[in-house]
Amino acid sequence: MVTKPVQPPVAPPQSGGEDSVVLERRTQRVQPPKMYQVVLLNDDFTPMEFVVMVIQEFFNKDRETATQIMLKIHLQGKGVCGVFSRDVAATKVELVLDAARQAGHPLQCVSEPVE
Ligand code: TYC
Repeated sequence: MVTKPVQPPVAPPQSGGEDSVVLERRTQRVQPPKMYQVVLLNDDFTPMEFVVMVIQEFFNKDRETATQIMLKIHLQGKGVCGVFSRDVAATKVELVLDAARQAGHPLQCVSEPVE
């Protein structure tokens, strides 16, 4: 009986030659988008009822929550009405300022990045 000679295992192609490329493994983490809070500021002239209406209408709060936020602003000087992406926050600010201007109230509204 003729037996085939056992072949040595074929070595895998080795890297590290002149034209080899080293790929670095890096963990890429996607950062969550920066968020912006829309803040109403207190003043001495805008009627409380108007502020409650604005918070209900533009920030989708029920009357009780809107009243609590308004009172916080009245007592502490400012209060957060909601947190949004940058574009949505900027739009909310514009809508609130437009509504206040149209009604003749000096209500101020700003957006600021959340820490
Ligand atoms: N301070 C106002 C008043 O006494 C009420 C008020 C509340 C105004 C909140 C603005 O963002 C505001 N009529």
